[in-house]
Amino acid sequence: SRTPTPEHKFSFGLWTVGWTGIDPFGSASRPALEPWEYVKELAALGVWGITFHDNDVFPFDADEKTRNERVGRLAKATEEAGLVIEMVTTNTFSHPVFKDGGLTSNDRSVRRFGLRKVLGAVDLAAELGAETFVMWGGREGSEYDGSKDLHAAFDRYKEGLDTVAGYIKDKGYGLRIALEPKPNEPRVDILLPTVGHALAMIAELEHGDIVGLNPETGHEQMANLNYTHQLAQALWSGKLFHIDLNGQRGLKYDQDLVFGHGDLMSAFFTVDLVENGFPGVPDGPRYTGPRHFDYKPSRTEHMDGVWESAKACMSSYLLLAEKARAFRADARVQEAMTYAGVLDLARPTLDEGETIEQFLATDDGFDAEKAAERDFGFVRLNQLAVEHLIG
Ligand code: 3MF
Ligand code: MG
Ligand code: MG
Ligand code: MG
Repeated sequence: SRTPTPEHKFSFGLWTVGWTGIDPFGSASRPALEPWEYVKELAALGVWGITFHDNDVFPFDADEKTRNERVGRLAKATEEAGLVIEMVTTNTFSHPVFKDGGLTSNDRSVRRFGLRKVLGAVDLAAELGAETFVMWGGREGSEYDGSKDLHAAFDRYKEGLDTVAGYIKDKGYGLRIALEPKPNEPRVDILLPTVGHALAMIAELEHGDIVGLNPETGHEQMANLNYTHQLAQALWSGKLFHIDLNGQRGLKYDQDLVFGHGDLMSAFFTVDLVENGFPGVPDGPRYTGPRHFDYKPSRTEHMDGVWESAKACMSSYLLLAEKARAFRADARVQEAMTYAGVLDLARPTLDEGETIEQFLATDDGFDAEKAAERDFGFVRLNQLAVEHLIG
């Protein structure tokens, strides 16, 4: 169906529809609503869930009473609207105290403060029934290569992540951590710049079993990477815990466009992977989590445009899902995939039980010149995708 319903599991960050248009060059172009006011509007659009940073709901310097009041009010509004709070995260990037990072600041007193703030948000996430705790280390990085001992920075990042993950386990919280890679902005270079870097960090953790990824479309594309490939590798590693869908056009600043307003062909294959899984591995890993949007309604839009752009994210997704379903069901596509060898790649290269000795001693009668003449038909297969997309 083309109408968003809670079954589609669409969710939005409060900071997305809540962005007032403040950018490095200009002030707000729209008013800010209270967090609970966004919830009502989103529910009316067919949204399933919301996500937020601690400080999207209460100020950085809020006392306990204010914090509890505001969180309580949001929780009540969310429940009344029939929405879920699926993810909670910490803001360790806005306040100037975090200008050199939260977990990896050169200043130890800041690191201790940052870690306490993160743990406080973990408690909040658990209290509100969220399943995912995202960690985007936006200020964990540098402007100058000589300004940080990088070995120590990775040690402190690991220490911080293991402390948070260990705390989640000790408390028995039903939470998983999802790291969100980003190559740059606001720092010139951010640590854990891509999905691959985050996977490598997770492999070094003591409590890496509950740590996975929250890849964002635009972040991977800012590193000139293929978002669908990044999702696929995270899935293959059993680490795709959450996603941030949006649009990005080229190697520019972090644009956070509506999903589908960036690289549309790439968005098609992203949705195809999320909705239909790996074509040659039908029983392979599937992403079943929220279809979460992390975008910004353009600064040119006022409040009508905010809701229009939220609708646009979901509409792009549902239209692409429809196209991707038709693409997979098309007999010509199945035939082209078979011709292209897409389905044959799932077959192990060695025979079952074949030893390395047997393998090396076997003559397959392989003729490299003849094999080099193979036509894969990838262009025809891709044109079928184009036809489904725009035909
Ligand atoms: C920045 C981001 C972040 C993260 C958020 C956690 C402010 O480019 O994408 O949004 O998504 O901090 O989910
Ligand atoms: Mg982002
Ligand atoms: Mg972005
Ligand atoms: Mg994001």
